Amino acid sequence: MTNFDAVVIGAGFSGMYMLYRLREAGLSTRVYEAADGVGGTWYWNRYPGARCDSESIYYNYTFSEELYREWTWSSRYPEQPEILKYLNFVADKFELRPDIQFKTRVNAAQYDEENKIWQITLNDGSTVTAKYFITGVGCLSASNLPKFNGLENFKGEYYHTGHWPHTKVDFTGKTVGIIGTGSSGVQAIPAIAKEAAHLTVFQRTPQYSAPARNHPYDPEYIRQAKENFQEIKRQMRESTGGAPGDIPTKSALEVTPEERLEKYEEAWRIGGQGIFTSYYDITVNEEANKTASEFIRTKIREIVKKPDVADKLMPSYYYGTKRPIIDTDYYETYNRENVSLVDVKKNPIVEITEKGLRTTEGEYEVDVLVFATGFDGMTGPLLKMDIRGKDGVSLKEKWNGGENTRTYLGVANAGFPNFFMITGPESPSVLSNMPVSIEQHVEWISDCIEYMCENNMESIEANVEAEEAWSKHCGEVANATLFSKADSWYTGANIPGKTRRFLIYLGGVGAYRQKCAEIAANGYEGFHFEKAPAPIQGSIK
Ligand code: N01
Repeated sequence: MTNFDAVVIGAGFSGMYMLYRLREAGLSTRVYEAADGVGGTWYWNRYPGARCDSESIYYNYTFSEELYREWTWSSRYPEQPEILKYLNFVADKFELRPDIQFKTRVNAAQYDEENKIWQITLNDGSTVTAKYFITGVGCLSASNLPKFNGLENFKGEYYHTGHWPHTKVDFTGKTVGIIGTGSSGVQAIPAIAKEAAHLTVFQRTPQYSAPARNHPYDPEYIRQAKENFQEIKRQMRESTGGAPGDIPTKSALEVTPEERLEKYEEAWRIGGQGIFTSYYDITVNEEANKTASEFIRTKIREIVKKPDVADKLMPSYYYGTKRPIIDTDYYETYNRENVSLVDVKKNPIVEITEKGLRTTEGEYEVDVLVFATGFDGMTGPLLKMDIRGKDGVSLKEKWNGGENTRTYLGVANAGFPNFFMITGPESPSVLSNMPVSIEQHVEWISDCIEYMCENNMESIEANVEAEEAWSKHCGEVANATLFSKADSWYTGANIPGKTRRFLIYLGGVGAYRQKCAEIAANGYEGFHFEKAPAPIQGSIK
C-alpha cells in the first residue's frame, strides 16, 4: 500500500497551494483530483458568461511576488477561460502536476486510531495511507440538481451550470429554458439570450444585481499594482472581505437621503460590489438595508421596459443576504424580444416533460434545459465522501443533517485527528475573496504540520469545548446580522431536509487571521497533541 505524509483532495486554488507548501516543507504529498486538469471551480463552471465577481488583481495568489509579476490579467472581471489559464500557468510554473493524480476521486477516508494514520479509498477501489488528510474541495463543488419529476423523460439536452461540458454547447436556433437566477443564472442568461432562438427564464426568487462594468485593464494600472504588490498583499490580508478598500464607517441612516443617493449612484456608475460595501449597516439593520434594496428596485424599473416584466423581477428579500450579484446586461436582457420570464414561485414547476417542463400554469416546450440551480454549499462537498474519524464515527453522523455542524475555526474537527479542511464550514470562506482565505488556511495548516514535525507530535485534534465555543461565536456573529433571515445556500435552505445553519464566519478576514495566529502562537490553544513514541522518521524534514 502506498503511504504518503499527506493526501490532499482537489487541485483548485486550495489543493495546488497546499501541495506547494507541503512539498516545500519536505512532506511526500499526493493530490487526488476527479477532473482531468487543475482548476477546481474554474474547471467545472464553464457555462457561457461565467466570470469572477472579485476584481482579478486581487483574485489570485499572493504567496509569490514573482508569480504576481509574471501574470497579467486582461480585465477587471476576467472570464472563466482566463482564470483556468492562470491556474494552469501556476501548475506549470511550480511543476505541480507530477504530484497530482487526475481522474481520481476519493470515496472514503477512515482514521486508524491504533496506527494514527488515515486510510484513504479511491474510486478504483485501491487504498493509500497518509498521516495528514486535507480537503481542498471548495465550498461550492457539490452541484444541486433538484429532484424534478420526470427529468428522465426529457428528450432534449440538459446541462447544469456547475458541471458544464468542455465542448461548446451551441444554442443557435434553439429554444432554451433556464431554471435559476442566482449568480450563475444571472451570468448565463444574457449570454444564452444572444445565441438562442428563444430563452425562457424560470425564476423562483427575483434577484438584486448591480452592473459589473467590466473593462480591459489600463497597462499603467497593472504596472502600479505590480509595483505595490507588498502593500496590496498586506491590505488584502488585513481587510474585512479580502480585498483592499475602505472599510465603511458610516451608517446608511446617518447621512441625508441626497448624500446616500449620490453614493449609490456613484457605486452603480463604477460597477462592482460598491453598493454592498457602501455603509457598514447594510446587512445589519433592516432600515439601512431598505435604502439599498429600494435603490436597486428603482434601477430595475428604469431599465426594464415592460412594466409587467419589471414587476416580476422585483426582489423583496434583504439585499445582500443572498450573494450580491454583479452582472453584464442582466436586466437589459429582459427587453429582448426573444426572452420571456416565468414566475415559478407563483406557478411552481410540476414536472419535466418529454418536450420541456410543465408549471401549474401550462407546458413550455424547449430544446435545451439549463439548470442554474446552484450547489449543496459548505458541507455538501465534504459529505460526498465517507470521512470517518475516531470510533468509526463519520462526519455525516457527527454533523447530523446540519443540526450539529460544528468545527473548530472551520479548519478542524473534534474526533478527526490530523484532518484539516481548507475553507471549511465556520471560516470566512465564501464571504471573503476566496484566494486570500485559502492562502491563510494553507499557511496555517502547513505551519501547524511543521510545528508537529519539529516537536515530534504524532497527532493533533480539536478539543470538543473549543469547537463548541467557536461554533457558538460564529452563530452569534451571524445572528447579529440579517444574513440568517434569507432562504439561501448560505443557510442551507436550498437543500430539502438540510437544517438551516449559517456556516460562514462573519468576523472578517483580518480579525480571523489574527485569531488563528494567536491560537498558533499560544501552542495551538483549543487543540491537543499526542507525542510520537520515537522521533518521527521519513521524508519530513
Ligand atoms: O446558485 P444559487 P448559483 N425550482 O443557489 C433556483 C458562486 N458563484 O450557482 O433563490 C426553481 O445562488 C434558486 O431559486 P431560490 C456564488 O457564491 C459565483 O447561481 O432558491 N428554482 C436560485 O435562483 C453564488 O452565490 C460566481 O428561490 C430553483 C437558483 O436556482 C454561488 O456560486 C458565479 C429550484 C440557484 O441560485 C451559487 O450560485 C457563479 C427549484 N427547485 C456562482 N432550486 C461569480 O463569481 C433552485 N432554484 C460571479
